Amino acid sequence: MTRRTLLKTPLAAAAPLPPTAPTPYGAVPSARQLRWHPWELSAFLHFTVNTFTDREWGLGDEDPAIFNPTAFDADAIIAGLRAGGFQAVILTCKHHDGFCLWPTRTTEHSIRNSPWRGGKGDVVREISEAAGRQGVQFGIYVSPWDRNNPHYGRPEYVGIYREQVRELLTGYGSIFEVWHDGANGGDGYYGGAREKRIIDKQTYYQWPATWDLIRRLQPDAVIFSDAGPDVRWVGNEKGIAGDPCWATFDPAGTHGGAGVPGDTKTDEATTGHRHGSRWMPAECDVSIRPGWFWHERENALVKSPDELLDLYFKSVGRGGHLLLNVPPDRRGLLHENDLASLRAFGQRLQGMFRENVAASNTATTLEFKQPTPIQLIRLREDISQGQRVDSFALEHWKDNAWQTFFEGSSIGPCRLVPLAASLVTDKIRLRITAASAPAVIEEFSAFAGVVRENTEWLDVWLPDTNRHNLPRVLLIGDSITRAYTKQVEANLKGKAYVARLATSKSLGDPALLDQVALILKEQSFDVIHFNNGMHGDGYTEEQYGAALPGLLDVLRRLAPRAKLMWASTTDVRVKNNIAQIDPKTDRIIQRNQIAAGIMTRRNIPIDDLFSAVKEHSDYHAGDGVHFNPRGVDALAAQVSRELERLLPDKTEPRP
Ligand code: FUL
Repeated sequence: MTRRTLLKTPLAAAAPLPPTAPTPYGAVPSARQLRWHPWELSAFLHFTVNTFTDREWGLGDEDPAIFNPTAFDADAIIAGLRAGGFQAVILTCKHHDGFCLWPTRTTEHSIRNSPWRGGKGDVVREISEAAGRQGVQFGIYVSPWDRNNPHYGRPEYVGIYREQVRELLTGYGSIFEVWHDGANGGDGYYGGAREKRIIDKQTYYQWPATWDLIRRLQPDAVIFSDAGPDVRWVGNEKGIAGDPCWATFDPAGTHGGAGVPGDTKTDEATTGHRHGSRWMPAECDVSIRPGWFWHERENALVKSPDELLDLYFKSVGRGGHLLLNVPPDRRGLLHENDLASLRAFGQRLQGMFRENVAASNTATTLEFKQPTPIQLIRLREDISQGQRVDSFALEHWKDNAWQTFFEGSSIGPCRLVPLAASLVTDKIRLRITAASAPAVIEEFSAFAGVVRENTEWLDVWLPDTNRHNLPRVLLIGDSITRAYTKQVEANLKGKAYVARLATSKSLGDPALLDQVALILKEQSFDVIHFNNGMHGDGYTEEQYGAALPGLLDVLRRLAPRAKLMWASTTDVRVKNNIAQIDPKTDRIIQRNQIAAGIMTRRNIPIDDLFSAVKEHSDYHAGDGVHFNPRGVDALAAQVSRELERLLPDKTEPRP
C-alpha cells in the first residue's frame, strides 16, 4: 500500500484520507453501473404459458387461453423475494414462445387474449407496481427470439421487437435493467409456418440501434447480454463466477469481430479480462430449481439455504451479481418450498453480516479488543477508481508474527472470504501483494456472524463401549435426546451401553450424514434409536422427506446389523405460556407424518414420543421446547422401555 491509499471501513474510527485524490486506473464504471453495483442480488421471475404447459421452451403455438393463474398475487411474490434479501427483480415479459405478459399493441399473442382478469390483466403492471410499493427495483427480460411471430427472421420483426421494448420502457415506470438472452433462432410456429428460421446473430437484430433506444428512454437502466454493453453474462447458468472474476471485459465474437448476444466467447466471460478495455461486470444467473419455469415434479428439488449461500459466495463474493430465478407456479404465487428456502437464506445473510467485529482500524489492520472468532471477511475496492488490485493476502497476528490465512487475486466491487472454521484472533491485516495502481480499498471488514446455522452444535458422547460385552445403543437426536440420555443410561444399567450423537442439524441437512458416518465408522451398535430433530427451519418438509432416506441408507450401510427405531419429535409450546401449543408444532407434525410413512414402508418400529408428551403441558420447561425433570423422566422411561424390546438377548463377541 502506498501513501495514496484510502481505506474506509464501516466502523472506521479514523480512516486516513489520501493526501491527493487517486487517478482512475483503466476502465471505470459509468454512473449507471455505479448505481447498479450495490444491489448485488436480483431475482428472476420466469412465468408464462410454459408454467401451464410444463415446458421450458414454448413452441409459439400455445393458446393464450391457457395462461390463467388462479391466485396471482404480485405483492406476495415480491414480499417472498424481499424475505430472501432481494432488492431487485427481473420479469420474463416475453420468453421465446412470444407470449406477451402485457397487453401489447404489437401482437395478438398476449395476455389480452387470456381469460385471466377477463382479458384486462397485465402481469408486467402488477409486478412492477408491487415492486415499486415495496422498494424493489424492476427490470425486464424480452426474448429477441420469438417462436410465435410470423415475421421472425425478416426485417419487419426487428421493428416489432423494438416496439415491444419501447412499450415496456415507457409504460411501467423506472426500469433498472434490460435483459437480453442469447438463445436465437431455430424451430418455431411462426404464425403457422412451423419451420426453422436461422438468423445472422451478428447483423439481424442491429443491437446498437436497440441499445440507443433503451438509453434514450431509460438512461439509468443497465443493459445485460452476452456482450454487455453494461453487464455481461457470466458464461454459465449455474450462478458461479470465476475466481478471479475481473469486472473488465472485451467481448469478442466466436468467429472474430465484436461479440453480440448469442455470439460471444462466453467461456472468457467467467473470469473476464484483466486490463480489459471496458467495465462490464458479470451477472450470474441460476434457478432455485433445475428448470427456469415452475414444474410440479421439481417441488422437492428446490435449492436449500446452504446451496443458495454457497452460490452467494461464488457470485457476489467474487465481485459479480447473483440473479436467482424463483418461478411462480400455476396459482401465480411462489411455491411454499421456494419461499421457505428464500426466507432461511435471507435470515442467514442477515445473521452473517449482523456482527461487524472490527473495533478499530489502522488503515490495513483490524484490531479487536480481545481474541475474536472471525467467520467472514469482506473487501471492496473503490471501483470508481477502477480495478487496481491484482492480488492480496490476509494475515493474522500469531506467535509474534504475521501469518497468512488467505491469498486471493481480484477484489473489485466485492470479495468475500468465508472461513470454514472460525479464526480466533485479535489482529488481522490486508496486504496488497500486487497492484496495477495504488490500491484504493473502500471496505475491509470482519464479521463474527456464523456462516452456516445460527446455533450450530454437536454433542457426541461415546462411552468406551468396546471393552464390554453388553449390547450397544446409539441415540441420535437433538437437545431433547441430549437431555434424556443420562436417564436412559441409568434405566438400562447393566443391560446396555448407551452412546449419543445430539446435534442442531436437522435430518433435512445432508451434512448430518457426515457426522453420523464418522461415529459409525468408529464404533458398532446393536440398536440405533433416532429422532427427527426439530431444527432446520430452513428445510422445507419436502426437502426433509427427500433427505431422510439418505440417513437410513447410511445407517444400513455402516451399521448393517443394527436394529433401528425411529422416535417422533415432541411438540413445542409457547414460551412462558406452556399451556398453549406453539404454531411450530404444525411443522413438527408434518415432519413426523412424513417420517412415519417412510419408517412404516421400511418396517422400522416407531417410538411415538410426540404422543407420549403432547397432552402433558406440565412436562414442559418454560422455554416451551425443553422438558422439566418430570418430563425428562417420562421420556427416558418410554425410550428405555422401547429399547429393551430390541436389545439382543445375547451379545456376540466383538472383534
Ligand atoms: C436462456 C433461455 O433460453 C432460458 O430459457 C432462460 O430464459 C435463461 C435465463 O436464458 O437464454
